[in-house]
Amino acid sequence: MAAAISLIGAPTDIGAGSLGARMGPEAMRVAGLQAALERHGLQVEDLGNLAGPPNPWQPPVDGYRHLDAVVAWNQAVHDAMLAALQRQRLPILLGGDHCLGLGSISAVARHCRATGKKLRVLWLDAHADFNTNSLTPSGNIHGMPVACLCGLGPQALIGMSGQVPALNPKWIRQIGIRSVDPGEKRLVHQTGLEVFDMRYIDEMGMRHTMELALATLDAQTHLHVSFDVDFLDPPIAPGVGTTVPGGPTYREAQLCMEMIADTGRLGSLDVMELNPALDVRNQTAELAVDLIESLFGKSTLMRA
Ligand code: 6HN
Ligand code: MN
Ligand code: MN
Ligand code: MN
Repeated sequence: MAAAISLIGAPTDIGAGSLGARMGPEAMRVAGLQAALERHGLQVEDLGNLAGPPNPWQPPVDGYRHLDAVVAWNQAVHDAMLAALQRQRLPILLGGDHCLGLGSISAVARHCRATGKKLRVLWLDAHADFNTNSLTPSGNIHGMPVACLCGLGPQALIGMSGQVPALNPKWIRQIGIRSVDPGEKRLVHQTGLEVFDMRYIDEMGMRHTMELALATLDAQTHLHVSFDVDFLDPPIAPGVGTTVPGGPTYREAQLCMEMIADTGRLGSLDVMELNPALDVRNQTAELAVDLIESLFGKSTLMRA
C-alpha cells in the first residue's frame, strides 16, 4: 500500500536567475494537487509553507548568489523533509527553485543511512545542475545542487546530510538533460555521472531509457525523484524560468512517470522551478499535477 503523503511548500526563488518560483507551491495547490491524489485513494496532508529569508536579488559573491539565504532555506527544507520521513510519510517538496533539492536530498540521504535503505536519485531536468562557484556562468545556486550533493561545493552546503558526500555519484541517474555549461560538462564526465540526455532518449526511446535508469532498484531501495519542470518541452510547460527547447513530449513524460510508479519504490519527491509569473493560465502547474498523478499510479489503477 502506498505511503501517506505530506506536502511541504518552500516558497522561494533564492537560488534562481528569475523571480517567481516563490509562487510555485500556491500554483500547485490551486491546480488541485491534494484533491487529485486523494481521488486515487491516497492519504494526503498539506503541511503548508516553510519560512525563510527574502530574496535580496544581489550579484554573486565569490561565485555564489545569496549563499547565506540559500543555506537557511535548505536547512528549513532538510529539517521538514527529515521530520516527514521519520513519521513514515512520503514527502513531496513543492518548490521553489532547484537549489532546494540539496536540502531535500540531504534529508533523504540521512534517513536512508539511519534505516539501512539503498538510495537512488532520479534527476529529471533540462540541466545537469552540476556547476561549482568557479564554473558557474551565473552564480545561481540552482545550477549547483547535484555537485554539492556529491561533495563539490561550500562546506555549509555539502555537509547538510551529516556526511560528505551526501551521495555517491553512482546513485544518481539524470534524465532529459540538454543544456550543460562547458566547464560543467567536463566535471560531469570526470565524476562519471550517469546521464540519459535528450540525444539518448531520441535514439533509444523513453522506455529503454527508463528501463536502464531503474535497473538497479530492489526491495530495499528508497527512490527519490527530483523533478525540475524545465525537464518538459517548453510549449507544454512554459511556466519556468530556464526553458530549453527539445524536451520530452507529453506522452514521453507520462511514460517516464508511469514506469517509476510501476517500481513501487518511490519514497520522496521534489517538484521544482515552477514559475507562475511566466505561466499561461496555470497550465504548467496543471500538467505537473497530471504527471504526479501518473507517478502515483494513475494508469496502473486504470489497468487494474
Ligand atoms: N535549474 N546551468 C545554468 C546555470 O546558471 O548554472 C542554468 C541552471 C538551471 C538550474 O534549472 O535548476
Ligand atoms: Mn485523476
Ligand atoms: Mn534543475
Ligand atoms: Mn533545469
